[in-house]
Amino acid sequence: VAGAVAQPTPANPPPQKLAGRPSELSTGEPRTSYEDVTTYNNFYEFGTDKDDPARHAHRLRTRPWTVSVEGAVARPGVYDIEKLLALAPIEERVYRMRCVEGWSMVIPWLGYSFAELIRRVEPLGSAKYVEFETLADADQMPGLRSPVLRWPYVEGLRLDEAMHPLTLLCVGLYGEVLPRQNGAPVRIVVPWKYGFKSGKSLVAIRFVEKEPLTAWHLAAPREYGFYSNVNPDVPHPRWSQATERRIGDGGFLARKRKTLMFNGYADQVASLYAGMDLRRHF
Ligand SMILES: Nc1nc2c(c(=O)[nH]1)N[C@H]1C(S)=C(S)[C@@H](COP(=O)(O)O)O[C@H]1N2
Ligand SMILES: [Mo]
Repeated sequence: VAGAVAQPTPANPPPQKLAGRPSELSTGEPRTSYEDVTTYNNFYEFGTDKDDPARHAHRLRTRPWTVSVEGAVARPGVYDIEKLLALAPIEERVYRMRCVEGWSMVIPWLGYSFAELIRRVEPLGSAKYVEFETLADADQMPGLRSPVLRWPYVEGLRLDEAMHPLTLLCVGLYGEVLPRQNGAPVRIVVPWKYGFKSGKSLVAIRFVEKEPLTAWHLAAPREYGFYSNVNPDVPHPRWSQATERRIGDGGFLARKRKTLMFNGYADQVASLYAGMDLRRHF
C-alpha cells in the first residue's frame, strides 16, 4: 500500500523518521509503494539483481560519513553528514523516476535542492561540471568483486543542470532517512534524466572544468552518453525508450505508458538544452 509504514526486514535496521515540508515541485501522481521502492533497486555495488541491494546493503556503514567537496570552488571542505542534513530545510519532492531499462516509479524523496550546497561552496568561473563519486569499499560492498563497472561509480552533470532547482540532494524517502539500498546516507536525484545519473552513497562532489568520464559511459560508450536525458525519440540498443512500465501498474501484462520528453519535466528543463542536437548529445 502506498504510504504504508516501513516494516523492518531481517537484514535492515528499523527506519528512522525524517520530516519534509511539501514542495511545489512534487507531482500529484500516485506513489509507487514503499515495498517496491525499497526492494526493486539498481545499486551494482551490492549486486546486479534487482533484489541484491535490499539483501546486501545492510552491510553499508552510514555513520560516520563525510562528503568531500573538491575542485574549483572557493570553499572546498569535508562535510560531515549531520552538517549536510542541517544545511537547508528538508522538503518532500515526489518525482517521477525513469530507468533506462524501461521501468519507472514515483518516489517521495526527502532532501533539498543541490543548488543550496553549490551556493555555499562558491564555484569558481572555471567550474563547468560537477562530478559525483560513490563509496567503493569492498568490505561493505560485495558487488565490487565484479568488474561490471569501473569502481568507484562516477556520474556527472553540467553545472547549470546541477544548479537546477529540481536537482535534489537526497537524504530520505517516504518520511524516513534514506534506506541503504536507495543510496544512504546521501545521493543525488535528477528526475529528468535516466536513473543511473542519480549516483548513490556519495563520498565526493567535485567541481571540474571538463566533462566527467562517467562509469556507464566507460562501460558502454555507445549506449550511455553524458547527458542521458530521458528522451523517447533517442533509442537505446537494448531497451525501448518510447514506452515504459510503471512499477506497480500490474506486472508485465499491464499496458505500457508513453515515455515523456525529459520524463515529463520539459517545461522546467528544456531551456537548458536550447540549440543542442539531443541525438548527438544523448
Ligand atoms: N552508486 C550507484 N548509484 C546508482 C546505481 C548504481 O548501480 N550504483 N544505479 C543507478 C540506476 S541504474 C538507477 S535506475 C537508480 C535507482 O535508484 P533506486 O534504487 O533508489 O530507485 O540508481 C542509480 N544510482
Ligand atoms: Mo537505471
